[in-house]
Amino acid sequence: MTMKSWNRTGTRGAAKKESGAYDKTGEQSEENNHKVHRPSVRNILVLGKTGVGKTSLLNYLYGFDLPVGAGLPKTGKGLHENVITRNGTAYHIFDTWGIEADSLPEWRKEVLALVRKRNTSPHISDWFHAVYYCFSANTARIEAAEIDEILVPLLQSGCKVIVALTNAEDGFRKQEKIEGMKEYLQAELTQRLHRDPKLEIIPVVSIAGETLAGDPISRFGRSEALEAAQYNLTDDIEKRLPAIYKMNVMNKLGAWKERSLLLLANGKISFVLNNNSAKQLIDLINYDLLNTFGAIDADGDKLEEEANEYLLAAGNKKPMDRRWRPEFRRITYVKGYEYSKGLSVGLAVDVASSLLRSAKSIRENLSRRVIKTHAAIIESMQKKA
Ligand SMILES: Nc1nc2c(ncn2[C@@H]2O[C@H](COP(=O)(O)OP(=O)(O)OP(=O)(O)O)[C@@H](O)[C@H]2O)c(=O)[nH]1
Ligand SMILES: [Mg+2]
Repeated sequence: MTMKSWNRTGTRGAAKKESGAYDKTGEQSEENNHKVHRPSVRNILVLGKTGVGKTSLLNYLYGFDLPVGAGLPKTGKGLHENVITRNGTAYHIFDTWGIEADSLPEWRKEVLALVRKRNTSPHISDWFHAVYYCFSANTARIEAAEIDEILVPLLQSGCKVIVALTNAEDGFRKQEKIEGMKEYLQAELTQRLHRDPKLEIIPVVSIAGETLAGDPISRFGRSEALEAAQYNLTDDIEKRLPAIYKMNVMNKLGAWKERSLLLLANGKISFVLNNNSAKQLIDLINYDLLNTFGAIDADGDKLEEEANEYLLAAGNKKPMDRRWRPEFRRITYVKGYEYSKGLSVGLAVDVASSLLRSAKSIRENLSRRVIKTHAAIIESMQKKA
């Protein structure tokens, strides 16, 4: 087998069969798993050709009751967003249907745009928290278009995809088919991506039933799929959060710089004792900088809180390591002019020197200091990263 060993523990390999561990709706286990921390939003995307068992998979994994099978009233082909609220969590389900292999190129744009838009949001609640691609182990058909148009571009965009091999119940040469599909996918994707695709491929049976001989068929693959989704999300959080934080630092400090330069260009500078007016301007600028750091910290806290909500939802994950935030130098003081401490002599010197200094030179000088301070903070962050 060419399966990689990139993740987690020893849960990979043959999926465990479950026997009544979940009630029909899966609600029971939801209840047990999500006692304390429950994110209020979960976005789930499920892809795959028509009839492979996408909706059945969603019902099985998340305990929904979405209508499955052929002959259902359908409103139109496409990517449908359904919101289902369960145990306090709003599941935004993007279930696709009616997709045939030949319509995949046309799908590519819509799916990729949606995934990119959501997965680059600074809010974790906008991301896709699980993306599944289904292939049926009955037909064992994997079309080149599915790999080229959807899987490869998704993986290239940094989206983690869980491949579900549906209809994985015992059957004619089923195990052989499943192993063949796994190997084929792993090899094709490795070749196209020029790297290990780092992809979970999980055999699933979403519908309980019985064989022709009357033997019961149990559902399986649920815990593997949910665990893979949680693992992927944890990884996304760890990788994306520092970048989001950094972007916010850059934006906030950039805005501070702009405000400061505007103030220095237009702020009042008196003719006599102009170092006092300069001091007033620089005090405002420093105060603004301190507030900017405060806002950066508050945003970092919010992001961390949101991350922990998702990380702890599984019940067995540690909260974010407190060192996740990229550090930077907290220069909280843009220097103004020096002030003389003496009384009469000092004042005389101030008056004399201020007469020599033009307002224009003060504006220019202080603007340079603001730009330098800004650059020093940004540089300190880049160096540490
Ligand atoms: N035996 C078995 N049947 C399954 C399994 N998953 C789905 N089915 C059956 O396959 C048929 C299609 O399942 P759906 O979940 O509607 O498939 P879909 O991919 O959502 O189909 P579209 O919405 O039309 O694209 C239904 O009759 C299901 O009962 C499975 O794991 N094992
Ligand atoms: Mg469906």
